[in-house]
Amino acid sequence: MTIRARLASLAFALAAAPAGLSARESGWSLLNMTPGVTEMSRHIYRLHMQIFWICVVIGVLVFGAMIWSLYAFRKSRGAVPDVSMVHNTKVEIVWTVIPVIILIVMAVPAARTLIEIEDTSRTELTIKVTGFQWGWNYDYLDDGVSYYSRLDRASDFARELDSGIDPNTVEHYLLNVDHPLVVPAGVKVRLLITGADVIHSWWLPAFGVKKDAIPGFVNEAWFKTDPDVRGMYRGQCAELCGRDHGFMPIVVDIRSKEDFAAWLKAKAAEQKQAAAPPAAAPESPPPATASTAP
Ligand SMILES: [Cu+2]
Repeated sequence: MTIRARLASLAFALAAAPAGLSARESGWSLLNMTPGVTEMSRHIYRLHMQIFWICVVIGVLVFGAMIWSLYAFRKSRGAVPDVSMVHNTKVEIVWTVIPVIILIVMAVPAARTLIEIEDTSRTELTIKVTGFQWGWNYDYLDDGVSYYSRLDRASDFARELDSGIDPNTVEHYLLNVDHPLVVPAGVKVRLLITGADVIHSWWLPAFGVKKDAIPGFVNEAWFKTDPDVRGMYRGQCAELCGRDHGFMPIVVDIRSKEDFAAWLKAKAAEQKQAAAPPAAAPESPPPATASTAP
């Protein structure tokens, strides 16, 4: 396989995979933003399309007028410049007021969406997300569950120089992790996002969520998937964070509420057992909290 073909297939995989696209979707739709699987991501998508079409109309009108006047009023046809347009107060007012109205028309839905994005009230589950060089730690704050999520072994082996492994043979190459973030479908989940070393960014396109993970700060984000959504959705760190920035993907495993509750219970029990003092020394005091180190 030539380098060009390899790059093309990699670019295709990168474009398609984070959005969790099915094989049916292809062609022009791959170039556009995807509607995603949450009400908010569809909201953002609609806003994006509205603004896009406003830009298309403005582009067609402005370039149309320009090209037409360049052609119709060319010098060889004996066109004489009209100097009455220069410093004409009426014209100045018109071409100031019209763009202002267009900007207001665009700013109102954009501001409304931004306010909604920031509304983290009435969430049912809170997960602390900590960006590390190079992986993510997930803490289910109310349940004492905490684990580290990093690039899966298959991708990690294949990415090494002279590994001899064709990345095309690795499923979800560089977009797979060992322990995905497990969340329930149809539940408003709040993320508390921070960084442990440098600035990272937690980006999941299908949720319409992209938030910086900054050391010393806690950023909030939220998502609520459609109740019937199941399966894996993929994203990546979206802030240049050092050598392995391209090797810290994000995978979210969306399950039904019941499956999620069972998983969380099992995980909490497993971690409690792992943190318990050894049976041979019952006298020693139990640790105050479960270890959160990755
Ligand atoms: Cu990062």
